[in-house]
Amino acid sequence: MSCLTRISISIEDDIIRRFDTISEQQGLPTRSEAIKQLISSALVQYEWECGDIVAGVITIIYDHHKTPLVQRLLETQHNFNDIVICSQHAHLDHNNCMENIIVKGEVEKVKNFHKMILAIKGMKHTALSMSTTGSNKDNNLQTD
Ligand code: NI
Repeated sequence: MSCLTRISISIEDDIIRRFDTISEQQGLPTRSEAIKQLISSALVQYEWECGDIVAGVITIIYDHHKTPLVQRLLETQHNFNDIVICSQHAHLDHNNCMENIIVKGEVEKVKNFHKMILAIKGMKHTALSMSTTGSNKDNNLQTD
């Protein structure tokens, strides 16, 4: 774990009051923790724009009766097997399946994989959760 650095910032009263209210509603214990979360998110966003290696989860909801969709989903994952670490499948109800695909790899390849998933027709919902290993050479982001 890296050393802590104390910072001081100036910000308008109404903005910090709104920020504190939202942070409290989200269960963040302190203003410092809330600001740390924002900075961490910004660093992850930067890695996804300019970094080398990223990690994330792609969540998909689909009707498993649509067999062309299921076949394309499987083929796409096999085509990117060097970045797909694993996938988790849940049968939500009689029709709907949820799949969480955990990915890690070069940012452009992960983005390309995500585009290929988005291009599959018939998905009910897809979402990308961007994350990081914190190991890119140009940052020291540490999570504990
Ligand atoms: Ni299923």
